[in-house]
Amino acid sequence: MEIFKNIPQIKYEGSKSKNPLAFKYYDADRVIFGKKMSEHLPFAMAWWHNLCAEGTDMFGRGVADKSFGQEYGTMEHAKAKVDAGFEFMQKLGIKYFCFHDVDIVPEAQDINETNRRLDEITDYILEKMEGTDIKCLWGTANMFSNPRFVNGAGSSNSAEVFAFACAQVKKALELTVKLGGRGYVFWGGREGYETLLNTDMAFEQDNIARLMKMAVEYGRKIGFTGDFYIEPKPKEPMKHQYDFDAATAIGFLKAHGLDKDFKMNIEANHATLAGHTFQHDLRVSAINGMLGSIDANQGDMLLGWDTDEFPFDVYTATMCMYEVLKAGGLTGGFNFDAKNRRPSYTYEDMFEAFILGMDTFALGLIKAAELIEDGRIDGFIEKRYSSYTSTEIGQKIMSEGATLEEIAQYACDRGTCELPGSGKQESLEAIVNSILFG
Ligand code: XUL
Ligand code: CO
Repeated sequence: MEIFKNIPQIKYEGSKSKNPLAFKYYDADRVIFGKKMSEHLPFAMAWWHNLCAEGTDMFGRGVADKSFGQEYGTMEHAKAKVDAGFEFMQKLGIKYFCFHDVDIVPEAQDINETNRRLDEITDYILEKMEGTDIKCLWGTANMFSNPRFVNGAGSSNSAEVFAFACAQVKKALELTVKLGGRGYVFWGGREGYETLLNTDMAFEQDNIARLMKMAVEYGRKIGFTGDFYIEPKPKEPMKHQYDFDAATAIGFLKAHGLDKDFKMNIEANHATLAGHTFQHDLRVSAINGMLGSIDANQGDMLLGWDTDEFPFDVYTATMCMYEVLKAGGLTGGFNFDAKNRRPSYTYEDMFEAFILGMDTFALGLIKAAELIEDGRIDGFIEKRYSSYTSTEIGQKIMSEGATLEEIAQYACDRGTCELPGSGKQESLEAIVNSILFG
């Protein structure tokens, strides 16, 4: 039975199209740098925002009807969400989805009953996947909503809570493998603290690593060959979260010997909450060989929280795709961890939001490829550091066994130092504008 009755198959119509239910830039088969747009941009639907969230906020209840004709909290409703999700993805040509365990079934009192429901619903999802090219991008366990996680999951003060976290991770890993997921995410929802007056930080961080190590061992044992991801976020819900940003998470993984199995899942709005640009956290991940996947959304610079808006900012999307192209692509994908604004509560709005997000990234991809092809930015950066290869002192600094004394001697022999050359920021920004709008 069709759920989104007035929504047609969404097609590419080109940038001049005025049809709100058509792509203006996302042309799945268009080839850029030898690869189809659809391969550069493995888009994913986030089960939670798209099929569950009704626009609830701190001051008001839901306004969007996500019952899909069934009673909330029932397995019939869970199945109706699967039907809605698959129709939605097929109408948009989206090939991946991401889920938390509790997005796909109503959670029961007893974890054994929840697990039984998870088996049932994933059998149903598998059935729906058959004959389509839709797959799971990544799975995860929601270890932040249930009251038992009030003090965190891996970082909880309670060994009993830690055990329940293990049970959820084990099951979510099994489901991810069952659905052919490319990755498995740890977003440390409440892995952090409110006050150090009650917190043993070293113990908590070691325990998070303990949980992750057990997850890696179990995952590999049951045939999970994909990447594990940490999704950094500096705050919210906790005042201070341990996976503050990419640099912090990578340091943590290296300190605990987890860096071979893990990469980063970088979310734009989390990076900006950490006081970075999205591009910054992508670059930090990429230079450490850990750029795995992306939660594609954007924040609002006037608001200090995780607004999870659909991506609209073409500058940001362009610089994101610049990083992704330079890194040779993602092993993961682009998950729209994004939600409609509360007043956009219709089915049509759900589609228009994805069209906006997909078009923004398609445009970002086109423009990033043009920036790279243009070569002026790369050329400038290369030249900017050329003193290390083209001058005698540069070569000496870079040579094996260079000593502080001999390099210092060069400076003392010179007496005074020349300025290092203009950074040319404004001129480079003008190049970006000319490529974006020229
Ligand atoms: C929360 C967030 C999560 C993760 C998955 O800010 O981004 O939805 O992506 O748990
Ligand atoms: Co996210």
